[in-house]
Amino acid sequence: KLLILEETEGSSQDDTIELVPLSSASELLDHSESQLAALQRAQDEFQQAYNHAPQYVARAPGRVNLIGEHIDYNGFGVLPMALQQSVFCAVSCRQSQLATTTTDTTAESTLELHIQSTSPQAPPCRVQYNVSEILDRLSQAESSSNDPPFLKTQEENFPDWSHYVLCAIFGILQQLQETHPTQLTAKLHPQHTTICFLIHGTVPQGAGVSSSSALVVASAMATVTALLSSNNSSTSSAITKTQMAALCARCERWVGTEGGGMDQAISIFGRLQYIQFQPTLAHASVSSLPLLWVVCHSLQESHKRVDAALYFNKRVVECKVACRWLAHTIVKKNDNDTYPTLLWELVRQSNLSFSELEAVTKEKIPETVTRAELERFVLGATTEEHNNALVAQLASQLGIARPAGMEVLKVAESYSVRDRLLHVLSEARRVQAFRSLCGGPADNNANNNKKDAERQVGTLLNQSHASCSDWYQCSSRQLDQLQHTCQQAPGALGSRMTGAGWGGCVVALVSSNQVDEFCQFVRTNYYADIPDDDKPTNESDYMFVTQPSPGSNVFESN
Ligand code: NG1
Ligand code: MG
Repeated sequence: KLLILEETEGSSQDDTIELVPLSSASELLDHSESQLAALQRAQDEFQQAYNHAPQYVARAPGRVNLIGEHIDYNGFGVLPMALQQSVFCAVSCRQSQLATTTTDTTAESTLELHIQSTSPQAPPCRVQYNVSEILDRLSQAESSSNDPPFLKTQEENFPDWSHYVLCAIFGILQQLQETHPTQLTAKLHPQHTTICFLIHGTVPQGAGVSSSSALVVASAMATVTALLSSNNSSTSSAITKTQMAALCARCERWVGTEGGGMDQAISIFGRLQYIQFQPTLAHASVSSLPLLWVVCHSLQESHKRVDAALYFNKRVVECKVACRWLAHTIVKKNDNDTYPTLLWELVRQSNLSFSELEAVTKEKIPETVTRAELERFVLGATTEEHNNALVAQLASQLGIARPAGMEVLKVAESYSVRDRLLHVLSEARRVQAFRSLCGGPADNNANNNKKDAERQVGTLLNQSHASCSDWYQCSSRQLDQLQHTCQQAPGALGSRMTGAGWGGCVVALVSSNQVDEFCQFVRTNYYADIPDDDKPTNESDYMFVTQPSPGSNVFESN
């Protein structure tokens, strides 16, 4: 059965974004030397790059998803944990009066953005906009269905990595235009505004631990603070964490992957949470088992974003197609009714349990559906021409609103539906089982035998991996091998790939008194075979025990 949170846990106070003095950084970062060094480095490199000190440094943690893979974009709850490893974004916002003295100065206002990173693979980016023009374009871009103009028109000017920063900046501008128009106008008109960003991160990239969303969240936090700050008012109440999580999820899609919002939400809320997306975004802390979580990178970079139409976004669309087939199978529909296009909604309406729906799927849903079958099924006819108008019609019927999804409909010859559905339904069921075993509000069974619960959680993890690998086909040879190694290791209760997959990390649940033996086993049985040149120098960059960490915040320079 679907589990629905009664309401967002925590008071509204918890929903405000923290602006904390740098002097409390040590405490906030759990006294982690590496994170404190990274915070310092962001400030130092900012000073070097721009010749003045930053006003603020925003921090956003990466995450490891414990269970609930590829189900957030289908509307189902997930269970991620915020990591200590974070992206730091140092920022300054400075104004100079425009030279002109005409009465209509607003049209002349300009916004200049400087974006730099400490990573040698990330070339700097510098761009200037006419404020009225860009705000106009952003308010016209229908918030969810259009990609913002800046990525399309000047794509060649922007290095790939900077899209994550730019999408956050534009997401914030769009939001403030709606919620804080007076402050925004006061800030940006009539003058020349320069915002400088310096990014420094410790989250491993392409590892499925969400360095991308940490970058988006840190940039968004930095931008909103820089734009709304003034000497006499605190920014903390300007925009809530919940608004911020939704905003960051939405604007990261502009970069091209149709993700569900788990990464941005956990980076903002922090620690270990059950995150619910439907009917509204909400979160509830989960008390973990007295065990440790070890993250091991396969050292194969995930290629989910390269060729997204064949990997990540293909899966998103397959779920939409599968939803349509399942709906057709179980929903009695009147002529004017439409089918639900979100699996969560379909499951809710069906009044069936996940297990019952899995049984229906096994029995009645075809393994694959061809392009022609999909057209016939959804539109009632197939056409010779697979043109844009047809794709748009198909997309609207399936609830696919954005260009990245339409791209899949244009190129795909067939869709795997039954197996994708079996993964999503069983994974959503496993999340609820996991949650009650951890003693969430669903089932506070204090008498539960601890050892037994631990074993059951381990089994859920292994099953989740098998489901990702076999049904969702988002694992890889290296990931399967690493997961297998982790499963054999002493102290291991269970393990699974984490994040979108096709490379990246495995997360393992390990008895706390056997972590050293566990790591030694993985070292000799997985990492020893990988040449030193292909490994980061520090082992802690690819194999580490997680520290559930606080969510994103903004440090204020003294
Ligand atoms: P990663 O692999 O961290 O980028 C992606 C999506 C999540 C979720 C997972 C799969 C984004 C930003 N993130 O995570 O929303 O769908 O895959 O569970 O698209
Ligand atoms: Mg990502």
